[in-house]
Amino acid sequence: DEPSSSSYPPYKKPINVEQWETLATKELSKSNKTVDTLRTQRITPEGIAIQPVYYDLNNNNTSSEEPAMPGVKPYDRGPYATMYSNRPWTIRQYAGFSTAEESNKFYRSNVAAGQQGLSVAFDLPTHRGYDSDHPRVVGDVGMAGVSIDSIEDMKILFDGIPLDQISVSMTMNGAVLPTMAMYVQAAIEQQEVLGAESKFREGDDESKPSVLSSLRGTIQNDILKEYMVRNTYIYPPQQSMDRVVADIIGYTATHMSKFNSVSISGYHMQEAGADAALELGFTIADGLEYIRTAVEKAGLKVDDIAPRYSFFFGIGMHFYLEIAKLRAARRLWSTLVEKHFHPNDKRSLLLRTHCQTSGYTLTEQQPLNNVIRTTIEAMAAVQGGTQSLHTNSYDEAIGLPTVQTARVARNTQLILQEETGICAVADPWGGSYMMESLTDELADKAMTIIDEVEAAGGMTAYINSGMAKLRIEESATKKQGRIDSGQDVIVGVNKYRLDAKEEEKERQAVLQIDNSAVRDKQINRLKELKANRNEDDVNRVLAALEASAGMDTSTSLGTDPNNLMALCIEAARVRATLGEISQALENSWGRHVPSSSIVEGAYGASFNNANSSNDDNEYDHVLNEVKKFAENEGRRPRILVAKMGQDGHDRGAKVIASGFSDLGFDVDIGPLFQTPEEVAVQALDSDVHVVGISSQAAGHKTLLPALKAELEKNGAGDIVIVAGGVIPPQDYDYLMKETKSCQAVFGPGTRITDAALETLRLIEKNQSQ
Ligand code: 2CP
Repeated sequence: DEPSSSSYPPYKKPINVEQWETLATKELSKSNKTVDTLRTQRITPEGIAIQPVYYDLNNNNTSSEEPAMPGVKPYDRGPYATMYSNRPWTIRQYAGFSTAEESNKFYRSNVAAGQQGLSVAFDLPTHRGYDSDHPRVVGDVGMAGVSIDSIEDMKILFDGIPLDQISVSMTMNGAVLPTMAMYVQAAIEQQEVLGAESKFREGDDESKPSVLSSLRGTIQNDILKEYMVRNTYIYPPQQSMDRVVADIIGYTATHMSKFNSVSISGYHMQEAGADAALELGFTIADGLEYIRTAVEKAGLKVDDIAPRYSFFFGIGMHFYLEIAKLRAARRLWSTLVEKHFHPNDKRSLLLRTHCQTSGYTLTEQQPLNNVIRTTIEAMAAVQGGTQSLHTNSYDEAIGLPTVQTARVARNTQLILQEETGICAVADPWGGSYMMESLTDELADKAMTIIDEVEAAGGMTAYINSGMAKLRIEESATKKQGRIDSGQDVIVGVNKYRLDAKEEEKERQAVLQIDNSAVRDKQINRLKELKANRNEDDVNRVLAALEASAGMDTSTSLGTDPNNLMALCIEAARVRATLGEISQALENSWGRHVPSSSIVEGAYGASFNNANSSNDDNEYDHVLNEVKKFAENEGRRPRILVAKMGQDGHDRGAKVIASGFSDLGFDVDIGPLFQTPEEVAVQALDSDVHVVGISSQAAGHKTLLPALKAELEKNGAGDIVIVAGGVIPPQDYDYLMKETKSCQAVFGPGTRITDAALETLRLIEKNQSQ
């Protein structure tokens, strides 16, 4: 009885307004409002009362069929009956940088300025389970998020922020056990400091609410998409699913009933180049896999866990399609969860989601255009009915947001909530011929993808087969081809571009982080921590952790003394560091080693398909130049596309590798997470002409000079180095002139054909010297 595109979906019903009123009244019970209040709370100057929901008024209780009302299965029109007319979405800006002190200051000022929930960005060493003193993370500490080595850092991060009151989202998947544990332990110690009775060790007075049960927030804990796109995993898939993800879900279900235990994320797939159907299909399939893991493998009950599953989607520039995507997502989730897991609690069926506007659609050129893009994307997210939203800062394509750009981003949401009247009505698109049709079509396309994944044995198996990653990379490469060939327009980049001088004038200031100062500070704090703790306690807990990790039975029940989350809280309490906790688990499980592949033909095919006036001949021109080089040289130009440090954003690297390969280059693609020394060795071993470094996580000023020095040390100073990714133009001189650590920087928006040609010229120039 698998749903198929033809039999699916059975969602239209006669409208039942009384049912909606009952649901709405229940939702309003805490707010002293009634349905009548909602019907009259927004009257326009013209005297029009905006209604909380619209439907075909003539159709009440007749047999004609319409999409179900908001709050009614299958929830196309929203998970709640009243939606924003009762409670607007949460303004939740993702932020974090340098030290815990700096990030704490930033959070406090943001909350004072209207932000409603916190969302913590951790730096890459933290994600990957390394302390700041680890040799592999020299360029990464404090750069793309805040550095957390221990409970002491976590306490500073939330200093003065009452964790039993403000909801906290943490984007963490790799080192999710130690970070969650440190957050929990920080909350406990915060209570102790605040002088409240220590509320919540197991066995305490049960009549008092525990700190744990008062904690509200979301942990991303979505490891499946890490293997597809985001790459901040630590351990192999099986242990990550059956022990890490499952133990957190089990622990929170028992002890932290207000905490969302997983944030099933399509956002990163979209950022990595997935189209809307792929993002939707894979995300829902991931969600089903997480229920299966908890229910079938860990023995948890669906109604104990599914109500605290949450989602996270990316919102790009295709306005109608993105609204349809959120509507279709709710329909697919409720239908499939009901069908496969038969929950009794209606909340198990609700897809509640956070959204983030797309970083990929932002441009380095004319950055103020990004304010407009972000606003349009934010409108799509809220008209699609998101529960929580992050709006990007307009300088995101260039570097880390400044205080000013972060304010504009937050104000985008405040203006939507408080100036526009958008909140007054649920699902304004319900009943639109176009939107209903688009929702159906997208749901069908996603369903076909879900069927394919399920047929392959579910998402874990599908990811292991390599298909998931490949399909996203193929979609990304096609998209780049559409942009470079002019089929897809990006204003200010491939059309209406300013000349170089004018672009220079529009340049933005970016936030600069002194990476080595942050690292020194962290290393000192680590030393102090280690000098003042009881080593016997630390060793005992770490040994218990390693032993639990070595067990081959599930420990996911929240009451299991070997539950990994429970043990990690104890480890945080005795001041074990994040790196030590991660290492204890790694001792049992090892580290996951990814494989890399290149999509062939998709970039070139987009050029061949372009029937615009744009130069297909430009593609052929580059192809010919590469051919000529090969004839003269006796071999094709050879490039190593590499990533250094803990930066796992590999869309750019993959697209470049595929594009260069289609254009005739001999392309090697390096493994992720390399040190400069390792990249140099590979460049020498493969005898390449050029190393292309993709940097998305702000480590370029440390890592590129180190690579150059390493190549020179090995007598290979003639190898060309080019760089690309998120590198602020202010840093170009530092890289190209002051340190001479690369010969070209290809910023966002560079066409691959242009980059390939310039790279070729640089190789020729180096050879002629
Ligand atoms: C909501 N409520 C209502 C209504 N709306 N009650 C009555 N009437 C309404 N109209 C109630 C809910 O039932 C709930 O109560 C409470 O209000 C909060 O609502 P919610 O819908 O649960 O919203 P939320 O607390 O804001 O939570 C939203 C999410 C949550 C999506 C469920 O998971 C979340 O905040 N996610 C954020 C994830 C995030 O920030 N990720 C970072 C991504 P109860 O609580 O009593 O049920 S950045 C990542 C970077 C880019 C990266 O990953 O690399």
